[in-house]
Amino acid sequence: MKIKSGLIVVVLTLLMVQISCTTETPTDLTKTSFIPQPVSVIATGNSFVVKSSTVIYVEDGLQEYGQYLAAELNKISGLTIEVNSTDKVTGKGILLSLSDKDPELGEEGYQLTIDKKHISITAKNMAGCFNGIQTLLQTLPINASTDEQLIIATGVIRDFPEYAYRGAMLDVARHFFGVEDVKRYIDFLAAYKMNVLHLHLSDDQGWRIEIKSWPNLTTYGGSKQVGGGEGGFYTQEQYKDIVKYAMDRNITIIPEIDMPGHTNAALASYAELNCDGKATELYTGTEVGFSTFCTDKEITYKFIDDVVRELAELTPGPYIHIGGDESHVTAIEDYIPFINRVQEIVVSHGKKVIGWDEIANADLVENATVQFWADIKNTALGIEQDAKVIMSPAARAYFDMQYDSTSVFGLHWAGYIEVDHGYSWDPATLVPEITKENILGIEAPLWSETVSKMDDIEYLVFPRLPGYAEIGWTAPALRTWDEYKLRLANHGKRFEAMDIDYYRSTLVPWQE
Ligand code: IFG
Repeated sequence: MKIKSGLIVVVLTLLMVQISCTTETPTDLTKTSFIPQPVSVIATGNSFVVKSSTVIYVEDGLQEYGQYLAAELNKISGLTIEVNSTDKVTGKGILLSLSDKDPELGEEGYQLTIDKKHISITAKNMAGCFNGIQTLLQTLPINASTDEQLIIATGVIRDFPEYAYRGAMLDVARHFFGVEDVKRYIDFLAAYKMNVLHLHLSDDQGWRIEIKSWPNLTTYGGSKQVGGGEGGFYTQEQYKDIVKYAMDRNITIIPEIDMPGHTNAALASYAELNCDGKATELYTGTEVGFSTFCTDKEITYKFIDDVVRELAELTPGPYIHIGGDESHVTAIEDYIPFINRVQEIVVSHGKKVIGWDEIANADLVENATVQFWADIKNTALGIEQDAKVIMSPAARAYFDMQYDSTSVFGLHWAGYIEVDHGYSWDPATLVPEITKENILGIEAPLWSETVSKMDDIEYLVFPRLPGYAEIGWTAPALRTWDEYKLRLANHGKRFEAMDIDYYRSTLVPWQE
């Protein structure tokens, strides 16, 4: 009897080892739930084990990204992986290098090759290297217990994006969000290969960026927010800190000064900007379309020139966004020359113009870009003037639209956007008048009338953000809702590991 029971124990133990090995040692790279879906993923059936002894080798110029990767791997695992500033790979490790010998990868593509002893990320540019790092990180759990081995299935991923502009917007004017919140929002974008953060820095309820030549804009115009609470603003040093944090994660900051409408905070700060020479009251409601700069006073253009000059000096990215939306109390015959002059001011400070689709009623300067949010006729006018289009259709891409009538935050003037409705559309075919060659990319705006803290933002932004990132990155032929939702379901635990208070849509089979 004794021998028999001993035999049973041995068999059971072997079985347990076998089960634990097969469940924990990933060997099929195609089973990883990547978002955005890469162009191609080939599995080669083995595993690479990440250990403290794993070295990150970097080609000259990629040290920062090497440090970023090491920090992310160490954060996940508690390991102490080091960066060796050489591309001479002398042992088991990860190599980051640049090469222009693979033109198919383009400006932001990469090849990620994983075998038993070596991982390599090769790209034409820093952007591609960063995107390859994000894909590599998605092969790993977002946090592993220290004794859990980090094992990556081997294979080859070749990948590059559909659109060059893949962004999100954060409205910090209706409600103000501090530097740490903006950095967390940037982390969300970086994890999903988005490369633009559009900051809506001014509106009726608040002016949020320090302008040294017009200090009242922030000291007074930035003092409140929707609901009447204390507002806030970024000093120029804080704005530069945000810009650098974004740049280190391959994200370009696009600052927006909305005008001639959505300007009450400035009009309350400086009486001379008003046609009647009287400063308005600060406004803490959520109405739109009631304010306008005085378009026929020269001081208005001196003001705008000072603002754009200071903002351009603080912004390394190529764009300044001039807003232009909902100028309901600016006569069209005043609006057009105003927008024409403001465009010239932006160009004179070395930047390119972006504006909401209404600006297409003016005479667009070369390289102006029109952000389609609601009006197809406006956008078609922009295309007639050879402008490129950023697709931000409110009915599909506005984060502040409720998921359904039970959503605790958000609005629904453009309709409800459940997770599948926010995902199941193709920018190149959504509007017949707007075709692929007109489109620079996609941007999902978050307007903050109904959200005042990061937890609220997270409820509206997740789980829809990964879907917008995939629309911007992955070709329509490679993505369908029924397949995507299974990958998204596997990202729920990543959201939880990042303490993201996401909306648990019942349309997604979340994996525990
Ligand atoms: N439209 C306004 C925003 C904001 C939004 C809320 C644009 C371009 C409605 N303009 O969207 O200021 O109020 O969903």
